[in-house]
Amino acid sequence: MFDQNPQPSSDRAEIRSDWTVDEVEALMRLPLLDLVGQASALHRRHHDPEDIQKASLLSIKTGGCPEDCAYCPQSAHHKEVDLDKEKLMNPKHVISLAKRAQQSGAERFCMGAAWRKVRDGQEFDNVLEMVRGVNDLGMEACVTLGMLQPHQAEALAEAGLKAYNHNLDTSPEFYGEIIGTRTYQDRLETLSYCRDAGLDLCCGGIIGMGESWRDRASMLQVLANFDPHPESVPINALIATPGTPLADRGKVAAFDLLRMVATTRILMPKTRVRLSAGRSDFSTAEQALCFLAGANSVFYGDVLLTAPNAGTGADRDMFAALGSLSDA
Ligand code: SAM
Ligand code: DTB
Ligand code: SF4
Repeated sequence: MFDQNPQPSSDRAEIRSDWTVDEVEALMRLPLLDLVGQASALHRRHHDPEDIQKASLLSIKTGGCPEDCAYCPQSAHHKEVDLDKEKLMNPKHVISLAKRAQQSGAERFCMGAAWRKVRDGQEFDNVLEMVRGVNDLGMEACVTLGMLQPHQAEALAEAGLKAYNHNLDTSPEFYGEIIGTRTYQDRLETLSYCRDAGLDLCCGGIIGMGESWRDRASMLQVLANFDPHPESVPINALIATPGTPLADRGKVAAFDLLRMVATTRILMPKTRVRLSAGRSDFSTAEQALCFLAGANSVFYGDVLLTAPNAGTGADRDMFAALGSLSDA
């Protein structure tokens, strides 16, 4: 049985914010089953292993983004991508879609905008209305809108936002290979404004962009040295999209994803580790190994922002198969 009230003393030993990259890399390179076993034991001490959160995603403003993120189909720099741009959606429509997601089992609703940064005015006011509406449904509201200023983080918190998603994406060392239009420091600043406003942080990254294991360890070291840790860490497997500079990258190996999930769990025992983009490329058995290693959230729904996701039907079957055996 998982420990609902872990002793503060054992917590202190297990929850650290002073990892070195060497330590993280050594952990990540352990024999896989040893790594997964350690992660699984720690997961069970801090979480109910049955509790896998379903988060639904919606792109509230699609495409035409001025940033040049090499992986992203929504960047205006990648002109060959086949994507229809959409203006910011109407708040009432967004709230009705959140309600529908809730009815199909989602507990959290994440709204993403292809913006470099938030500008004050009608559009931001509309996002605040969406946040209030989602919150009123009793769902956890999360948004990802690009860079924020402190007063905007405060306005989001005031509207009832639970978490702000702002990914580091990769290591500080590899970052320049992927994004040229903003810096790692810009990302860290927005994250600190969110923390100061009392928001939870949803902050993770992507694997499969050509980074090394050292880069993966380095990104996790940055995340694990936040104090407190981010409340949720999405692990995305690159969706290599035609028309982006990363279109020809091969599929992420399931055991690489597993290593990443298990290491994330050990570094951040209390965090929700979310199996994010690319999940539909992995079988139920491969995903089940990730849940065993400590993943405890998924993006749920037929689409992510612009790319297809594992469908709700397939997910219902998966969760049924992973549940208790019925008498039937
Ligand atoms: N524009 C905002 C920003 O970049 O913070 C929010 C939206 S952006 C699409 C959110 C995150 O989605 C990115 O940080 C990245 O981690 C992830 N993402 C985007 N495209 C992806 C892809 N093709 N494969 C995997 N993850 C992707
Ligand atoms: C995150 O880490 N992954 C999500 C969410 N946060 C916003 C986005 C994945 C996007 C995948 C590509 C697409 O759908 O366009
Ligand atoms: Fe895509 Fe966000 Fe980068 Fe814009 S800032 S290109 S939406 S990942």
